[in-house]
Amino acid sequence: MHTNKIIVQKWVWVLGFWVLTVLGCVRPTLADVMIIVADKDNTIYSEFDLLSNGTGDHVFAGKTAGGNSRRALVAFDVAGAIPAGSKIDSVRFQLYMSRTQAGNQNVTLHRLLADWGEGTSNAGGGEGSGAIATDGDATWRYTFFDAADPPSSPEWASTGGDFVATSSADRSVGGIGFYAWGSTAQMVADVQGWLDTPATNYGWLVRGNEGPNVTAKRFDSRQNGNTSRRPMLTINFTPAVVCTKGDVNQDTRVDGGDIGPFVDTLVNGAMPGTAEFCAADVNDDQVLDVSADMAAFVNCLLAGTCP
Ligand SMILES: [Ca+2]
Ligand SMILES: [Ca+2]
Ligand SMILES: [Ca+2]
Repeated sequence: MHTNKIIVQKWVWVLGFWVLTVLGCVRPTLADVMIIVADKDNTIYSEFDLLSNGTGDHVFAGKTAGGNSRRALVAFDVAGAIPAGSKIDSVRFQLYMSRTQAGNQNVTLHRLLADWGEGTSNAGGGEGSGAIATDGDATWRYTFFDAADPPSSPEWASTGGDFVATSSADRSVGGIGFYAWGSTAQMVADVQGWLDTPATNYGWLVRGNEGPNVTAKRFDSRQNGNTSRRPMLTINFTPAVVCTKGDVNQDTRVDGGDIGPFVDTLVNGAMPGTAEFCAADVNDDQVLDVSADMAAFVNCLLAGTCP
């Protein structure tokens, strides 16, 4: 034990020499990006409680020539794609608008407050008229249609869907082509919430202009044959940092093998929020400094672990 202490003290002198004579620099952060396709999508139709379009090629938002509204429901499996504990930095939601009779119309995203389903209903033709709901489909009245016993189907608290009235994002949609929403602070908050509490992830309701008639926009769904036109969410995020203090080489032990990497990290610097910064910031004060962290590191070496 006494011999070990002498060896460590010699190393301290060497570490101090190197750290004090070389200036540090900053490394890039570990932000990441993920692009995911909708996990489910559907359309609800205002004129009839039993209309849906679970597996159709399209979803709709806005009002028809006949004065009936359509609202699209779109959800993404965020927690299945992004590591738990990550920080969402920005998000971008993309749809492809493939048919309309209307000019520019405002289309808004609203966070849904209740779960809903995508059954096997599949509308014919241009799909604007919908199809009779099948088991598990969302409709204007029902969240999950029960084909065996329709009156017992669970319902929205409010017909037309339960959603936050204030939009998370909005943009004008004109002619045929790709359209993207975000990033906005509210979209980031929505997706962060879905990651942190997956049970509350019901996605967004896509709402068109429900004022005058003939505002409807048809967007391509996740079942569309053209995969590039399916609803997509681009998520920029920073993974959570996992580290053991002092274990700078991340081999699950705090020992002599960490001395070189510890010196390297102090000398070269590391970006806050990275595992190496976390491990080398032994005294956990969010600063890499020669004196305090080295003293703490030496104590860890002597003990074989950090407190
Ligand atoms: Ca669908
Ligand atoms: Ca180690
Ligand atoms: Ca520190």
